[in-house]
Amino acid sequence: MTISESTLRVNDARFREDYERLTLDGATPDGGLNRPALSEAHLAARETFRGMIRQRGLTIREDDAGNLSACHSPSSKTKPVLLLGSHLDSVANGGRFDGTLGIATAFEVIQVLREHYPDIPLEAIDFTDEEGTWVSLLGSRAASGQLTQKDLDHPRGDPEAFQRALEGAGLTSKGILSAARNSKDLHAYLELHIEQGTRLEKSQTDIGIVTGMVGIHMYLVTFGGQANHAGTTPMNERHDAALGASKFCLMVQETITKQFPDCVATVGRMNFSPGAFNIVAGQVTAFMELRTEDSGRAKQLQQALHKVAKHSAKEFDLNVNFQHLESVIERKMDPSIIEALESGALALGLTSRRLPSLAGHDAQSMALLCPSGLIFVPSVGGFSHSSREYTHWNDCVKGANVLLNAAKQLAASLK
Ligand code: HGY
Ligand code: MN
Ligand code: MN
Repeated sequence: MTISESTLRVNDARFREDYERLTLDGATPDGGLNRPALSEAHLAARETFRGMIRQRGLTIREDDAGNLSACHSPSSKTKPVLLLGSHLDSVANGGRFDGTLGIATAFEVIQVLREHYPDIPLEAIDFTDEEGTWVSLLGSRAASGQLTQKDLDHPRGDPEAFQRALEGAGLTSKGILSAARNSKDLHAYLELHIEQGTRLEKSQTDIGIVTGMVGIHMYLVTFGGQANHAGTTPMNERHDAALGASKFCLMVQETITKQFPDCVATVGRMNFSPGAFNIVAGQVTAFMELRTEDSGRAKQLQQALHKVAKHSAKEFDLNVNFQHLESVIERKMDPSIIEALESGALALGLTSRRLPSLAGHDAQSMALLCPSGLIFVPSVGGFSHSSREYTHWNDCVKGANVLLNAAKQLAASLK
């Protein structure tokens, strides 16, 4: 396959240097990253990014949702912005590629592109709280005008801790809800992300071209029993909320595998109360999320799992509350952007395949504002949200060059 001469290339050394710099704040001894949104380490990473933006002669843009951008802003303000981005926040004890690689790529691409298309507005944006430490895809949902006061009133974490984190970052609920961007100001949005799975690795494909992202639906399922003495309460006289919650987890697994094999459901956390060795759990809250490409399925799944919760509670003479917390709606990527990304890969002599994303991404918010696209680079062993997360640097460069050449096509169409 001949590589067409007109293709551009990222500056590998600069790209690597910038990527490494962005992995320092919140780095963990085992090679991961621990910088949940608005934590000290996350705010430090943003300060590092601000310094890099100034150093490279780009301008800083910050909105009231805390989204932080590097901008190339030509004097003529007539053209819409070509936007690239991802996120610097991580899950607790996460990996050093999820989000951070996407920011380094966006930053590198606009530095190359501004040399060839000086009169096209270019922006590399770091979205606040993509991981949903507080609210899923907070920054990009704010930018696309999807966030509601209810979302902010019911964060995933403790509401007071959320308010303190907002204050620490100089943000307010009112400001966040006013951060929506005007779609006419945006030409397109592109993102590079690690796959966080093994499909590319197993099929030995260089690039994943994402066709769309799943919907993510989050619930708090609370089992109520009777706190009691762990020693003096006979086993057959207990109302042990731990048993109902545990039975629920096992029945979720069985329900999904048997009735909804196209979906996934996870209970990633359980809070026990009072929560001590010597007290029978009076209350247990299970944090559950469901993922499916189809909202209709999500409704059926919710009904089925609500029934399962009631059944589990009844078995141990408990009560149960099944509360929907928030949903991120599934989204398709733009066909013209998919084609631009595919032709970018082809022009570079790289293999690519279309695939759906089972992870949520900021691109699914941005798709509401402008034509959006996302590419994946292979994850070694598919590990993610863990310090084992890894992508070979050569694959990072291949992905960045694909994003660069797709962005070049989009910039050329703006000339
Ligand atoms: O959870 C997700 O799907 C993404 O990593 N935020
Ligand atoms: Mn991510
Ligand atoms: Mn993630």
